[in-house]
Amino acid sequence: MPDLLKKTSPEPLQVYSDTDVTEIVENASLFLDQAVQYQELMMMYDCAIKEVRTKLEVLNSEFSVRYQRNPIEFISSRIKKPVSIVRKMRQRGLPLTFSSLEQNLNDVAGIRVICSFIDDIYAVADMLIRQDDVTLLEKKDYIKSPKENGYRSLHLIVEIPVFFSDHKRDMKVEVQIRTIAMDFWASLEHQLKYKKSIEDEEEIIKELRECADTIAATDARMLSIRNRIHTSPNREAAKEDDPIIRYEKIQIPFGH
Ligand code: 0O2
Repeated sequence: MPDLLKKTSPEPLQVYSDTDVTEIVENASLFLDQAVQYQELMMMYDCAIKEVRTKLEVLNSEFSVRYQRNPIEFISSRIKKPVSIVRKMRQRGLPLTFSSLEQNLNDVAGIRVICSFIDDIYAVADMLIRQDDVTLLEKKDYIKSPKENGYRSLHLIVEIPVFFSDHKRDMKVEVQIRTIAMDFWASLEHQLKYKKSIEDEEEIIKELRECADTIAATDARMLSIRNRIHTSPNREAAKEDDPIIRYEKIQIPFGH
């Protein structure tokens, strides 16, 4: 008889003892309790991102009205994925607990700020850390001291208070600030991390290092060109007294 037509006997019903049931219920409540704690912690990191992001957006809006330019091109943010959290904690030999996570991982909440020019990176960083509710915990300047592979970026770990319905919590946020060109490089280089084996790996690493140097030189030249443009005498200087010409230059940010 073909297998399909064979009558299969139903699975026997599993009988649980009272002790089994108690254990299952205890495990389920432990599991749910941890899931809820994780969800709550991630919600708090998400709120911390919103706070810092708003601060950066406020600075950008003010700049565009006051100085007619935007130091920030765009901002992106992310909450670190659970698998990346576990990987980092395992690599560092940390206990997999919520308190260890909060204490030891600085980049669960991450914000990336992309600027056009190198001096904007430092201006944005200074304006952010000068605010009296922002505490700078750590600063890594991979622009002044690039990594061996050519990575450049300014990293800040800041702590800010977040106000919830019944308590206030100081939360850590990692802010990475870099130019468009540095970001372009870092995105491609980051892909190396997730490849187990790559043909010509040595050659690619060398080429990436060369590209990083070219990018750094170009960033410096772009800044110098911008400064030359800004310091050259204004052909319209004579008309500067005309209020229409003066107010025409003021840009109101999109969405307003
Ligand atoms: P992912 O996948 O981007 O999250 P710390 O966070 O200070 O306790 P860590 O992680 O050594 O210690 O800090 P560091 O050096 O400031 O790096 C943090 C993040 O910067 C990394 O997160 C990357 O996002 C980025 N980064 C650092 N070095 C490099 C690099 O060489 N190339 C690229 N493309 N990005 C880099 P994660 O967790 O490593 O990765």
